[in-house]
Amino acid sequence: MTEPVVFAVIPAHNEAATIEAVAAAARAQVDRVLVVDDGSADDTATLAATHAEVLRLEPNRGKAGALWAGMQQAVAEGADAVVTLDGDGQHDAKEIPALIAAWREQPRHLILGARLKERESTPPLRLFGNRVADFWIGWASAQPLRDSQSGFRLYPADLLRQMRIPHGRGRSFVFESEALIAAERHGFPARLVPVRCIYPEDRRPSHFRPAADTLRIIFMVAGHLLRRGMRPLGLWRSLRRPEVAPTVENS
Ligand SMILES: Nc1nc2c(ncn2[C@@H]2O[C@H](COP(=O)(O)OP(=O)(O)O)[C@@H](O)[C@H]2O)c(=O)[nH]1
Ligand SMILES: [Mg+2]
Repeated sequence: MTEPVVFAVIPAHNEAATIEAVAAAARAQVDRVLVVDDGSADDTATLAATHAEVLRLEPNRGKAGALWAGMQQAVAEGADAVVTLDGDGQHDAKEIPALIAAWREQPRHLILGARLKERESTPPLRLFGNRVADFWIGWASAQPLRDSQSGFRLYPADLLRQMRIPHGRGRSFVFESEALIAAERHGFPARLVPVRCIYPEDRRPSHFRPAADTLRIIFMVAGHLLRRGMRPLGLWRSLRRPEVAPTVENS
């Protein structure tokens, strides 16, 4: 294949403190960077525009709606793959090449940047919630998962052209979980690439609501499992040890 066209899609809601650095770092790694400014009340759009193309949504659609809009635009403009990363600087764009390399080795996969390095910095409650989500989402998608909540991923365009998942405002933190299940159903199992986990001391509070959002995820997964007769073989397969793709050193 000739060199593939890779887009980065960065959802951002009031991320003026970090968006410029995140967009610039992503720009160094991919062909085009699309920041989806999701109804921010601050300077996110202006700051992003110095390094990226900006898709402005007004009013706010939530993370799922912002990701969806960005992915659709990227595919319409010729992306072969879309890398997603958060606008708050939690993902290290220098690790994007590892995601791209893993995809080029195994193109029919959803590449999941799993925050397995420096996990000590993750708040304990968040880590517990993540493990609960990994278990259920792994079961429903019949594969071993780690860090299923990570927003640092690579979606092949062939998958994005087929995948249809709800992306309304209430789906903010369900969408990415459901994407893993939908992708597997379309023949794109997850491939894990270990990445760093950045939780800066002075970070702003997360938009994730541990109880409400974890419950929403469990309801979504239960729906998928019930529709598929509980998928007992899926549970069995999800309990294997996951294969992990190589990373790039990035100190
Ligand atoms: N577009 C959009 N992005 C959001 C919204 N809420 C969160 N985000 C983005 O989603 C990403 C992750 O949100 P965050 O609150 O940091 O969640 P956490 O990292 O999982 O704790 C960040 O890039 C946010 O800017 C929203 O309502 N709209
Ligand atoms: Mg965050």
